[in-house]
Amino acid sequence: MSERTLVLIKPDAVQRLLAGRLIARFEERGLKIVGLKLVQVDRDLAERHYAVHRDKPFFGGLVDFITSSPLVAVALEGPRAIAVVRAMVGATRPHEAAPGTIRGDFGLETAQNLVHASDGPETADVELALWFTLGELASYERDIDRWALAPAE
Ligand code: FUP
Repeated sequence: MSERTLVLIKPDAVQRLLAGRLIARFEERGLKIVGLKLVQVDRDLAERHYAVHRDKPFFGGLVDFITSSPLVAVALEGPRAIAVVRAMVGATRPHEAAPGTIRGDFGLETAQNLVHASDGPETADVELALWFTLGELASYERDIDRWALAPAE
């Protein structure tokens, strides 16, 4: 079952010159890039993206961080893409994230955990609509999919 999900390569990852490497991980896994852009996020978008955390003590710091420098927003598509990407990203707190995950390989601090990934189908739909217009999302075939993906999927 093909799904779409949102990944944000957050300001810490962009500043650490990791954006290309992190996007490459998703590509190498077989996921298809269907949207991609660098964004200097304003506070309104940041607050809407993190609305679920509005009452948390770390909310202000989170908004400050995500607006502090550009991020790269990526829309990815593939079979079970939402769960696959969450597994690749790893635990929220990088010191608890398994080696082999992005946070487990590159992170130490929860406030600078490199990537955001949608955590379920409803969140993915809402977040993709928040970060991308319909015209910024592409639908296309890749010739490699007959090698990377099973015909039934
Ligand atoms: P995740 O889905 O793994 O990105 O994690 P959450 O949605 O729970 O948290 C969103 C962001 O809030 C994290 F990426 C970092 C920040 N955060 C903190 O700074 N402190 C916390 O205790 C929890 C989250």
